[in-house]
Amino acid sequence: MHLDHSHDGPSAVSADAHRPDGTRRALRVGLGGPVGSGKTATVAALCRALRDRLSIAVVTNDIYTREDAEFLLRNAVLPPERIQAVETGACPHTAIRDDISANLEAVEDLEDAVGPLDLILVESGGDNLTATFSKGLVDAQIFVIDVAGGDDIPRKGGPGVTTADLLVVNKTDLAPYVGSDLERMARDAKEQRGELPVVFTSLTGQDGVAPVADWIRARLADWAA
Ligand SMILES: Nc1nc2c(ncn2[C@@H]2O[C@H](COP(=O)(O)OP(=O)(O)OP(=O)(O)O)[C@@H](O)[C@H]2O)c(=O)[nH]1
Ligand SMILES: [Mg+2]
Repeated sequence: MHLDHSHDGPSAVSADAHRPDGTRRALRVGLGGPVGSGKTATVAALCRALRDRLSIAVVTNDIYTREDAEFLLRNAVLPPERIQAVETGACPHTAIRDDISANLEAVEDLEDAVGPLDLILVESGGDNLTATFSKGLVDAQIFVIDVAGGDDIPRKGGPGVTTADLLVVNKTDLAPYVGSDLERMARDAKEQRGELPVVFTSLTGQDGVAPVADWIRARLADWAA
């Protein structure tokens, strides 16, 4: 397990918002968070919500398998050529923070193959509360936790909870069953994050991903400007 957060990887590619041919490259948004919190479900719902208006591609990171990519393919959230899987081996956050080369290659391949793209979503392998993306790989990051993981997760902090550009607290539909106090989670998250935004989602309902989709639209407007 790497605890050193000092490596931020090469930033040459993402520091430049343009591709070699002068066109603007896609906004890259990373989704990280603990195992099973709903990252793939969020990616799938975002694709459905945004794909009619935006050109989107997805990179998934799994430890030993291509399961997340296969879920997205089975559910036909995007055409298959817009989904790429990276197998990360034992340590998922290494591939998004310390050695981002396989992920950078995947995003660049996607832009070459199906671009121009507006948005590339990069899902990290499920990890722990310390997982964050290199700024050399993504322009913004979303950290997805869920109410079933315990309502003390926002209080525990960690770089994902405290520094992600957007904190998503997912599976609010399960709160009554697991005894999670959503107001407490909101209060603790505010304390850890100050002005950084927090949204609560339930992906079982119609349009449950709307707060995340709205946030991405706002980031895209900033990116285009
Ligand atoms: N009840 C409920 N279940 C959800 C919600 N979002 C996701 N799930 C379920 O939670 C399980 C895990 O969701 P995934 O999207 O695979 O989670 P993940 O974070 O991608 O998991 P890893 O990639 O393995 O870390 C699946 O069975 C989803 O259907 C939600 O809002 N409510
Ligand atoms: Mg997943």
